[in-house]
Amino acid sequence: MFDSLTSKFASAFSSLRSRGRLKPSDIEEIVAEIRSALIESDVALQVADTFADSIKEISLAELEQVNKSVNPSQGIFDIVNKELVRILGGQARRIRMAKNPPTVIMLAGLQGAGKTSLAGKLALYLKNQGNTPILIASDLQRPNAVTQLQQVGASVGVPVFAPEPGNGVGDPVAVAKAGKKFAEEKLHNFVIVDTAGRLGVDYELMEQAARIRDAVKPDEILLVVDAMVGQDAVRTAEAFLSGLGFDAVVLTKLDGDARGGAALSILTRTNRPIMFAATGENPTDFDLFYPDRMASRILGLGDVQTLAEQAKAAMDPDLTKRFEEKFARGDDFTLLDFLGQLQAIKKMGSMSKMLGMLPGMNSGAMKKQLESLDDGELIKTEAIIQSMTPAEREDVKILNGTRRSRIAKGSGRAVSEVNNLVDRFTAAQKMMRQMRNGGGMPAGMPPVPGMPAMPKFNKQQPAKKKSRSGNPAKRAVEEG
Ligand SMILES: Nc1nc2c(ncn2[C@@H]2O[C@H](COP(=O)(O)OP(=O)(O)OP(=O)(O)O)[C@@H](O)[C@H]2O)c(=O)[nH]1
Ligand SMILES: [Mg+2]
Repeated sequence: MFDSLTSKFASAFSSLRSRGRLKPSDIEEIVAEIRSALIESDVALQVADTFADSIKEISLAELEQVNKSVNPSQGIFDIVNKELVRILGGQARRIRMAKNPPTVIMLAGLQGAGKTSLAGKLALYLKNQGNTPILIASDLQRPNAVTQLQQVGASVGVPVFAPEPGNGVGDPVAVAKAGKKFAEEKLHNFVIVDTAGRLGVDYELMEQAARIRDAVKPDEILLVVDAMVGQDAVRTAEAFLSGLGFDAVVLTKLDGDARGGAALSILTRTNRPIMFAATGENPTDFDLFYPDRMASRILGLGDVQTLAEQAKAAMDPDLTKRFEEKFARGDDFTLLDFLGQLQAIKKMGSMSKMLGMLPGMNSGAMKKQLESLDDGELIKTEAIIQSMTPAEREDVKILNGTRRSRIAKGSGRAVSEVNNLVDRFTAAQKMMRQMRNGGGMPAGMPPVPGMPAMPKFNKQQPAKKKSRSGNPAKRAVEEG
């Protein structure tokens, strides 16, 4: 997502960077480049024009100020960043709770937009915050829609209210109403209503959705939009706005490789914020939509905040503590530590998705390296390490040819793969030693030496400064 936009912005700014003091003609030039980058990324023409105009206006107004700074191109970059955050909605918007529970959330959208999957993601998100959501199956259009929602509910451990099979209940409005009543009686504090989608926006769809809306009086109507559909997403949103009305948008399939313009256009065209983003098929591939983090990603600044949050959630606190103690004691980093970290990475989701959150990773050469990364690698590596004896995991130096071929056999991998892992691990171990001797990891980041890009990332960050803002254990060692 946004890859083409990110690389176009990067090239536009790299040519600006070499110019030092900027003239109005430089501004004209970069604004034209930004405008065409937006249009090529499927941003609606009108939105691209408005965006370009405001960048131009602000940049020209602030040009004198910008030119006083050491790095004028950075000043323009900051203006673009600010404006991007603004058109993406400014601040993350939270769910509006009902005064008297349950809070009713109705999902609407076209067929295949991701409503039913989203129902599960949202339910899990709410449940993890201590709520007691229930899902209502108000899609009686597709034969297996109810079963699908029941499976989704079961996978996240959230109950589903559905019509009795074969009971002749064919009215989604009645089901929605009965479901809400059931939720009130059973004291569920959130109700999520899944509705039917249609291939295109049609009268019947809108009319049925409007009747469900009137029956359950939702606190939030969320329009679920597939981000992969480009410009059409804006037209769909406009049709739903007039036919049904909605409070906020959920963008799904942000993990895809569409050009992403929809995200930038919807808010401006419908004046409705994007509340959530779905980035995959797993129930956990879901988060609030943070305009500032999205702008950072688009501008190639990465999303270290989300990465750190996910890392924190995925890292086993015991493992982290053990690791920090080891690190502080000056003990060597072993294959077991390596494995623990690989497992944490696995929990965080795909490797490439994760690396994509690091600054500079979504453009140019880094992008190539990312794409060549295979998540299957993690599974193979795990198998190899698990085929080793405890002594071998403690000290890879004892791994002679016989041992390596035994491990290869045991894990079903080739000897070359075992060799490759040992090499990578040895490099990681060396890096950990260097970090301990004065280097450091970016604040808030887990130590993940298995990641090939880490040394580069560290090089960009002044090691001293970063490690000092890191954890006290490491600081003690450095100052030690
Ligand atoms: N890659 C990816 N796939 C997704 C995402 N969200 C949903 N999907 C997939 O998209 C397909 C359609 O999702 P559903 O949740 O069934 O869509 P729906 O809106 O309920 O569709 P209807 O009930 O037919 O209207 C499924 O195969 C999902 O797994 C996402 O964020 N990323
Ligand atoms: Mg569905």
